[in-house]
Amino acid sequence: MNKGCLQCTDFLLLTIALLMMPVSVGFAADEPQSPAAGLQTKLPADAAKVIHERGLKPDDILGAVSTFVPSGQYDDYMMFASGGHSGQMFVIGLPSMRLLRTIAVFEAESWQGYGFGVKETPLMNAPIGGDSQKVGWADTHHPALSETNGDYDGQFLFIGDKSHGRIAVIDLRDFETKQFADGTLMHNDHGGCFVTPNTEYIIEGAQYAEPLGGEYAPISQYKEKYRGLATFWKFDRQQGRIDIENSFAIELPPYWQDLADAGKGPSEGWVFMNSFNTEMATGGIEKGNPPFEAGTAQRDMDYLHVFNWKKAEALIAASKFETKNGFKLISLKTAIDEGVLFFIPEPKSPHGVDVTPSGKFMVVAGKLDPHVTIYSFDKMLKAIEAKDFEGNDEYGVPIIRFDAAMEAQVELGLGPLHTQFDNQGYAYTSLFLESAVARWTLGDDKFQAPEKPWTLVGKVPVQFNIGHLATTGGDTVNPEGKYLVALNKWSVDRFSKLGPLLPQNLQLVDIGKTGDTLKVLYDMPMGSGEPHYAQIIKADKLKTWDVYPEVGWNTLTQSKSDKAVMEGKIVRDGDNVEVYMPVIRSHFDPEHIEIKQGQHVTMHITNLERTIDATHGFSIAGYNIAASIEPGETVTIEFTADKPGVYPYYCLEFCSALHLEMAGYLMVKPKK
Ligand code: K7E
Ligand code: CUA
Repeated sequence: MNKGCLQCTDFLLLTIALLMMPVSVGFAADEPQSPAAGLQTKLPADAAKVIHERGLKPDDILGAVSTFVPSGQYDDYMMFASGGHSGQMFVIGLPSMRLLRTIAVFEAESWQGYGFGVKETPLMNAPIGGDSQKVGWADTHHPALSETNGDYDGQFLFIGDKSHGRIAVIDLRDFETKQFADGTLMHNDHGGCFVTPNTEYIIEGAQYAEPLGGEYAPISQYKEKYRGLATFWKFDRQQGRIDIENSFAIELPPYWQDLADAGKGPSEGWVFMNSFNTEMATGGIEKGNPPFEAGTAQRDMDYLHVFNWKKAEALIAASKFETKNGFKLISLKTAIDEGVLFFIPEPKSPHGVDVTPSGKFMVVAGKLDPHVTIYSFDKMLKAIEAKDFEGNDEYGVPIIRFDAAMEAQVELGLGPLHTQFDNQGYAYTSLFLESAVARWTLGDDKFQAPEKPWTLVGKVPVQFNIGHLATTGGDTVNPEGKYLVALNKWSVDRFSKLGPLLPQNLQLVDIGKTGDTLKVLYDMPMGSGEPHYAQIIKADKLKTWDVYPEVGWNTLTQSKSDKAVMEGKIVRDGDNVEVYMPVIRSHFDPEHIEIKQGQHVTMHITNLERTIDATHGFSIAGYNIAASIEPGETVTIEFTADKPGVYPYYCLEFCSALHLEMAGYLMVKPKK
């Protein structure tokens, strides 16, 4: 009748074709119907109507059927994204791009009972800079999944806090934060963490140079007194904790160290770290000096830092370090003398350095250079052995000749930042200024693309201004090459009007098909923080608990608490009142807690449930207490009852038909 109807018929046919394509090709007419062919007959007639009414185009339908995960089915991949200055982490399912949960890390979060009275979290007494000052926020940038033999093992997750130079450890058995490791030498870092192939160390680069150890020095003494830093946090997998005692740092010139990546395969034992501001610009726009943005961009080359971490570890074992603010520090002089640190020129104000899956090449993207530069580890090593240096920087660090270590340069476009890999021999680099992802070929024998090595083969536009990108298994020795997620900084016109603060836009791209034009399948607004970086793991690599292993579980120690009880009791010892409180649908025991004003109350609350998802909450409004007590968990809450009155306590989770009845009274009798 009209054009629209014809179109929608076309779309319906296209949908059916799409559904049938993967399995129906090659089936002879007399063969039994494929499962997808079965769908053809079952496809609801309304589908065409919906497509028409919603004005969906063929690409939209492809996006929809590629990403839809039916109710009750699970996503194939899990993406762990940082949360920027929300201080948290986000877990996103792929391909659905559904936000599955937030992990409370550095900031209080009442749904998870994190930061409101429960003691079994690292947040409750977090010191910063060794001075025990409490901070309530963080700027999380780079997550790192733990690795075994260079592959994600699904056990632990680390996340850096740029604003306070910290790293947090998350246990992926329960998706909860267990530890903060607090740098005592600098106030900030890049919030980046990068693991060695067996998670021996978590590496963290500094960012803005400062006098080490929190000392004061005027900016006029920048070159003499300010320093950069690389921290190597030792990870104790058995304990599930960073071993701060056996961690160490390396003193560096006051360049602004940035991101890093650990060598693997042939380059295992080495670490590569970017820097910018090798100009040592000190800013001061208000005094008529060049601002940092200009001062840091004078030189065409900065320095890729190359560390031999195995050698650094041996120096620590041989006591060749000093101790500053209680932290082991290898001095710049020792690092140079012992052959731990080398530089290679890298163009220009770089941001990302990424080691290819084979471990043979290091890819550097200079923000102000349209190329990526690829270095060969083999050539680097030969140059180091042959002392093929162009000289030393003004602090004495030997500089490997650029041409001695460079393998190739590929012109990609404007504002290249970060690079990820697949299993077909392609690399993907984000182009911030161009709002695109460049796909180019590696000249690597691990995976081989059909095109000529070191060649740009295509670009996919993204909306808008992409920062990082993440591919499935993209930082491992075995990337899966299934999906790519563009983490775009600007979303401009992509979503409904939300006021002046807009979400970031995470876009899903299918990279699994060779030769095909890459397309964005799905836009996911992230309206709770800025994910700077993410890693994507195959979902079946995670071995999470459904409920805690035993009733009475202390989630911080990951062992049974001796405070768990099956029956409620109140133990009074002078002004100390200890409440043992089991919880099960649908009551707390006890339901009355009577105390005198000024008494100190410690509560041990145990969720007796063994049923999946039977979480209870516990809250006392007047005392700023909120707990989430998951099946089997025991939490400890401590407070001084300094305010008299009657305070109802109640369960925060709608856990049963009689959830509203799950309540009690804290009665604080006035002193007089
Ligand atoms: Cu925002 Cu990796 Cu901290 Cu790049 S980082 S874009
Ligand atoms: Cu327990 Cu509601």
